[in-house]
This record gives sequence, structure tokens and C-alpha cells, in this order.
Amino acid sequence: MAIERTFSMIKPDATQRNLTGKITAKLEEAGLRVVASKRVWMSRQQAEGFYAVHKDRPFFGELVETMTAGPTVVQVLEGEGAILKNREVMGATNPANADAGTIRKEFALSIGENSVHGSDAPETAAQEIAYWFSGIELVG
Ligand code: DAT
Ligand code: MG
Repeated sequence: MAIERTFSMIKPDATQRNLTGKITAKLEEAGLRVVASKRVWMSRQQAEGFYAVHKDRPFFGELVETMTAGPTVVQVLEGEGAILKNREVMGATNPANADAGTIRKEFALSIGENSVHGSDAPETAAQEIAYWFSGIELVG
């Protein structure tokens, strides 16, 4: 499998509980390398734009509220098959369904406050990286 880059975000429920280091360690232990990272307290407009794909879902209002409730850490991760690998380390969207050892199993509070975001495909990874980072911020 090829070296890929994916977009990751540590959500407000996790930054507020001071879990940035523990979550990043799990990503690194899985073989993912942090090639860009910054702290962002996103505006409502930024959150609505980032999650535009979900704008017609019933949970959209709650999603925007939780994503703007505190700071996030946005990251670009690099590694072999990074997109799928990150999704595996994250675990299922609903922590009740997440496998043992995954970030969401260990740290998520609920389906809405589920601690991390990760891109789900090469196209969304490219879009999401470009949404938060310029090329010169990616340092492999
Ligand atoms: P994922 O974050 O695993 O890619 P998703 O893309 O389906 O999941 O949804 C994006 C986020 O929206 C998810 O991380 C949390 C929130 N969400 C999804 N389904 C929800 C639901 N049924 N109730 C509340 N929030 C939900
Ligand atoms: Mg998703």
C-alpha cells in the first residue's frame, strides 16, 4: 500500500479533557506521522463549511454546536495506508460499537462527543487537508 496523507482532528470534548497527547500517542503508535498540527477554535461558519456534507442530517445543529464548543487540534497524518489506518485507530462513530483499544472506545463520551475526526477516502482527505492547511504547513 502506498504512503498516504489523511486529515485528523482532535475534537473539543477531548481537548477540554486534556487528551491531546494521549490521542496523538495512539496515532503515532499505529505508525502514523504528524506532518502538520495546529490548534483551532473554529467559528460556526468554519464548522458548517467543514461538515457541509452533513447539512441535511438531523444532528447537524448539534454537530456544529459541539465542534465550536472549544478548541480543536487539526492535524495531517502520513503513513502506509494512512486513511484506513487512521479510521481503524479511531474506531466506530458510536463509541458503544467501537473495538477495544481504539481511541473512541477509550476516550469518546457519546456518538456526538466522539473525540476525533478522520477522513474517510482519498478525495475527502485531500479536500479536508486543503480546508485547514496550506502546502507550506505540511512538513514531512
Ligand atoms: P465519522 O466521524 O465516524 O466519520 P460521520 O461522518 O457519519 O462519522 O458523522 C460525522 C460526525 O457527526 C460524527 O463523528 C458525530 C456526528 N454524528 C454522526 N451521527 C450522529 C448521530 N446519530 N447523532 C449525533 N451526532 C452524530
Ligand atoms: Mg465522517
